Amino acid sequence: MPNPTPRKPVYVLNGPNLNLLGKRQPEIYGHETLEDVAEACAALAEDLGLTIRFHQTNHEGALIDWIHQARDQGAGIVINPAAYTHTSVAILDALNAFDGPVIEVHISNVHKRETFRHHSYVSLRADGVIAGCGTEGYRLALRRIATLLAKT
Ligand code: CA2
Repeated sequence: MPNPTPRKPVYVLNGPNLNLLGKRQPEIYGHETLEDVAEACAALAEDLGLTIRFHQTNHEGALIDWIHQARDQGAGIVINPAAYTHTSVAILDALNAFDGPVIEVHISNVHKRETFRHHSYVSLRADGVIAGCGTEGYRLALRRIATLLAKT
């Protein structure tokens, strides 16, 4: 029997300063490092029958390049754009050119924080938004992507 066509990977994209996760401000962002998050996402993805590409960058253009890559090579996108959430029309435009499901994640509850964090350009495109669930938010987002992909 031939194998079914393997599903394309889900891109899990992380914006600026998230490489410091677990190393600074644990009262806001917790004690887990981004490597811990990547491992937990990979383990859950396997359970869900998904594969992931997990990336972090401090550069807006690199996030945009990965979103463009996902147009051909990705089944869905989980994105924590970090501070670019609140500033980047360019990331919104890139996501608007992606056809699959997009879930936006914030580790902290941005709505309990400074007012400049209450607005998200990315939310204008995201199919779902998870905020304030700590790093568990990434796993919740992957579960939601799996649900949405199962409907396609
Ligand atoms: O809560 C989130 O996940 C944020 O996207 C994190 C961003 C922030 O600008 C957003 O408003 C909300 C900041 C990421 C910086 O991450 C750090 C982690 C540990 C230590 C320092 C920064």
